[in-house]
Amino acid sequence: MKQDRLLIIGAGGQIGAVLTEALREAYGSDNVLATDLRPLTNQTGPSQTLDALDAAALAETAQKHGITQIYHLAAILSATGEKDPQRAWEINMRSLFNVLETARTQNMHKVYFPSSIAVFGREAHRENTPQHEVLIPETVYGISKVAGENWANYYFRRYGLDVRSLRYPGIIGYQSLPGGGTTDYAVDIYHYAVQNKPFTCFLRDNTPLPMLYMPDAIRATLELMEAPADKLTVRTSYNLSGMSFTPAEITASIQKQVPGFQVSYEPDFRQAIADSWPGSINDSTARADWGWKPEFDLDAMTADMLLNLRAQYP
Ligand code: NAD
Ligand code: AKB
Repeated sequence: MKQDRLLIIGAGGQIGAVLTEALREAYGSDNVLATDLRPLTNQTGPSQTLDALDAAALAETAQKHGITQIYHLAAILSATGEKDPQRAWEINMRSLFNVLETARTQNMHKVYFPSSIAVFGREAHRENTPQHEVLIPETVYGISKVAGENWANYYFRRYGLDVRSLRYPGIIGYQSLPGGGTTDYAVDIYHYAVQNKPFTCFLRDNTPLPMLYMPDAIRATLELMEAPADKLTVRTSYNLSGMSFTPAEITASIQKQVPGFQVSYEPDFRQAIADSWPGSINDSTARADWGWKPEFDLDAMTADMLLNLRAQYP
């Protein structure tokens, strides 16, 4: 058990719900305070509601609980962000500033801030997209992540604040539902498959996107946060890769175990977002710096997703 005390912001979200439990196992339940704008249920440790836009409440909560690390997961994701770009910018940026300032002024050990493959745009190499690449995103979400990465780097260089970050691909898991992204179809499709319902995909069948299974995403996060600081050469955000597939390929993977599963395609506004993102990511810098290696490929993920979701839909 480690002595740090952790504050999780956005603990009720798709990743936050799973990451909070993993951090409680690593650091001890009492040392991990789960917070979210929404009331949290089924908690195995301390929790409270907290609006990350309320700088005073954030600072006071951190002070009161002797927080030494913040995991800042609250954000408006790509698809929801396009419905109200100004609100998405306000939430994503102001919450990050509040976190960075609280951590700086309270001399915290570390901050975790996830970025995304959404930082890339059409000008980037579409396949095997390199770590250091031109970043011209086409969504407000992507713009906020590019800005956030640069502010993370700024706080590290200017103030020595140990901010660490991963550019997650689309995250797929059975434990929680996604919150308004372009990769959400790849979670929803499994829920339809186990219920033997036909699924309508909002992307074209031949749209490749980088994805990562939740256990790999959680392990990557813990491994990055535990890595010795002097090994980290990237202080914006690390490229991270697990697998890449199209809607047709995930459908075929599911059909191996659910014969007769039917999928139709009705692309909507999210198609343009997906078309602006890479199809695959080069994560060689993460592998070299802190030993990153994913475990799950598409078929292994499908087997595990179906097994666990069948238990949820008896
Ligand atoms: P999510 O939408 O599922 O969860 C976000 C949580 O933040 C929600 O529970 C929401 O209630 C909370 N929240 C929103 N505004 C808040 C505020 N003002 N104060 C406190 N809490 C607030 O998101 P997620 O999928 O769990 O993503 C977590 C982080 O990882 C985000 O920064 C996201 O950009 C990043 N990310 C996620 C994915 C993915 O595929 N899930 C991929 C790349 C990056
Ligand atoms: C989204 O689709 O917005 C997220 C992401 C890849 O950042 N899942």
